[in-house]
Amino acid sequence: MPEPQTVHCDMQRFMSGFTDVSHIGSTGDGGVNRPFGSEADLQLRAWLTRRMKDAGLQVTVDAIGNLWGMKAGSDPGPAIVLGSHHDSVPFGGRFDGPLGVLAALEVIQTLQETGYRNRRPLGVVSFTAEEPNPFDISTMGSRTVAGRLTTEQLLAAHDGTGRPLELAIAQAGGDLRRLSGVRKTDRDLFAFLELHIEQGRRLESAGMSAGVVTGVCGIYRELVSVAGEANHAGTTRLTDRRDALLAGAELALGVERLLLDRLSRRSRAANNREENAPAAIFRDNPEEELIATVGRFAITPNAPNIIPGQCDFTVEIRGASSSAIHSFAAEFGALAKQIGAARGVQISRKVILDQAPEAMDDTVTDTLRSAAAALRIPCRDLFSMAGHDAAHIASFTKAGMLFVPSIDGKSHCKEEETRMDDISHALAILLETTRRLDGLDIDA
Ligand code: HGY
Ligand code: MN
Ligand code: MN
Repeated sequence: MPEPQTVHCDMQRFMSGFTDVSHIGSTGDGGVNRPFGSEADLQLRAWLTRRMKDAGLQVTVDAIGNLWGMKAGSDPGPAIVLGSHHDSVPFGGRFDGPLGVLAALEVIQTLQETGYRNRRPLGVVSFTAEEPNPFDISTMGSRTVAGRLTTEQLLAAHDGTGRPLELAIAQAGGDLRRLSGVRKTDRDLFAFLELHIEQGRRLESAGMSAGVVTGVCGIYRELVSVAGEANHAGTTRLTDRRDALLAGAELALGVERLLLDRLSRRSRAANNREENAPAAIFRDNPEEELIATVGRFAITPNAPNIIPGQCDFTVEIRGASSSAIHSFAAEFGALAKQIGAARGVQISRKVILDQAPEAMDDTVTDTLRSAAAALRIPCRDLFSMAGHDAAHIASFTKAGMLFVPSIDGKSHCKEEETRMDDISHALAILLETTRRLDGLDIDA
C-alpha cells in the first residue's frame, strides 16, 4: 500500500463553513429545522452552489434537484463522488447530512490546493430529500439516481396541503418531467464515499474516532389508518364506543410488546444454545438486528369532548434482513386484525417504503480501513441501523461510508454533536481514501 501523503485539510475553513450552514434553518437552540422543500432548504442550496463554484467546481442541478459539483480528471472515465444530503428531519441536528457534504468539499478543495492531479473526475453531491418529508418519499435524490423511483410515483406525490412534489422540485431547480437524465450507472460513478455521524454510541464507547460501515439496514414503513366512530365524550357509554385512538394506542404499545417478546425469545434461545451465534456485525446489540417505531401519530377530530373517530400513524421497521422485517410486519398485521375485531374499528394498512438492506463495497471498505491504518487512526467496523443515500448508490456502483462518533449517541435532535478532532481525523481518512481509489486500476 502507498504511504499516505501528509496532507491536512483546512479545519478552520471547514468549521467556518459548518457554522454558516448551521445558521441556515437554525432553531436558535442548537438545532436546525430544514426539511426538504422549506425556505431553509432553498437557502442552503444557494449557499452550497456558491461554495462549489468558489472551489472551481462545475455545478449542475439534476432533474430531481440533486446538486453536483464536478472537477474533471486527466482521464475522462467514471468519477469518484463524495457527499451526503443537506436537508434535516423536523427540529433535527446540525451534523446529520451537511457534515458529509462539507467534508466532500473540503477534501476536494484540499487535494486541489496541494497540487494533486486527479486521474478520475472528482465530485461533490448533495442529494435531495434524504429525510422523511411531507411528500412521504425519503432518500428521494439518491433513489432516483439509482433508478428506484419512477416518474409516475414522483408525479403522484403531494404533501398534506395538496402541494405537488413537482412544484417543490421545480423550486429546487429540478424538473420531474425530465427525469431520464438523472439515472446513473457505474459508467458514470466509479465510487461513492459518504461521511456521516454514527447516530449511536458504539464509537464513543469504544473510544474510536472512526467507523467503517459494512452495510446499511433495510427500512420498511407503512401508514396505518384506524376508522372508529366519533361520538359525544360525555354521553357515550364505554360499551358503545369505537374509539380509534385507543385502538391505535394499543397497536403502538403492541409494536413494543412484539419487540420485547422477540428479544426475550432470542435471549432464551441464546442461553439454551439453540441458536447459531449472530453474525459478527450485529454482536454489539441484538436490537441492531430488528427494531420498530411508531413515529407519527394523529387523531381526528382531536377535541377534548369528542371520542376520536379516526387515528392515523406510521410504523417503521428496520433490520439487517428483509425476511426478518417482513415477518415482523406480518406479526403486526395479525395484531391489527385482532385489535380491530376486539374494538370494532376498521384498520387499513398501506406500505410506503420497503427497502432491502444493502452491503457496502469491499474495495471501498478495505480502502477506508487501510487508509485509516496508514494514518494510525483507530477505527472499527459498524453496521448502520440508520438509512443513508449510500445504500442506494451501492445498488449500482462501489459505495462506502465512514462514521464519526455522536456524543452520547444523540441524533435527530438539537443535542446532536460530534467533536471537531474526530471530524479532522475522518477528513484525513476520506482524503487518503479518495487518493487511493483514484489510483486503483481495477474496474471490479
Ligand atoms: O432515517 C434515517 O435513518 C436517516 O437518518 N435518514
Ligand atoms: Mn437522519
Ligand atoms: Mn443523514
